[in-house]
Amino acid sequence: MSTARTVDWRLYVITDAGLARGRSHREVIEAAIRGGATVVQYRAKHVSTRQMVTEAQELRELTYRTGVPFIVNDRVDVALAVDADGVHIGQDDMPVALARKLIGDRLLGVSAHSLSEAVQAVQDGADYLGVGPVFATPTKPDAAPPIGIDGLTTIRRQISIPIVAIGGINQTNAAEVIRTGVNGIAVVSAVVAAADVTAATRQLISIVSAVQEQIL
Ligand code: TZP
Ligand code: MG
Repeated sequence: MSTARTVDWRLYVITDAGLARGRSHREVIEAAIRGGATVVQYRAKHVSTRQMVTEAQELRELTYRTGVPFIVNDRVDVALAVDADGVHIGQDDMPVALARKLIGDRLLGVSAHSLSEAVQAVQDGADYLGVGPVFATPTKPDAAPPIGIDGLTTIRRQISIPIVAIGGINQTNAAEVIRTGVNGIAVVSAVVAAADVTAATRQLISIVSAVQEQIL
């Protein structure tokens, strides 16, 4: 559907105000884009809808200027309000088929923790999947149990739409994740909590690109 095939999924960076060492979403995302982030997601839990719209609008302006696809987590209404390129929903959010009806041909991402969830999301109209958590992560305490490299491999083999792997991915394990054949990695702490966001991003994108060049 839509523009999914033209997106560079290699390094998908997700915001987290609590991990950003006091830096604003704008500062972190500007630095991440400088380092080569290929997709940006605005993710904010426990903030008002008004604050979400304000923050998402700022990131929308920044991502328009830099040409980086911009996705809003959880909230179809906020994604539409700020003219995001897409929305990312989980298993407890808006049902996938309904989200598809509401967003038209914008990108629709769905979180999947198992092969059956992945297959269902594809059937319902997802453009790409966020699959994980691959490894245990303190960033999302309520996350499903880690699926590991084996779980990720199984899903990758059965699913042909783009997959970004998520959960506990950093500079030390990104290579083994990409070797499963996924299109990219989605990270929060490895970029957002880094002292030097641009350097951390550069390091990750160069690992992803190097492994993909080897295996593709
Ligand atoms: N969904 C599954 S794990 C996760 C989300 C949003 C958090 C990933 O954060 P980190 O810091 O990259 O492990
Ligand atoms: Mg969600």
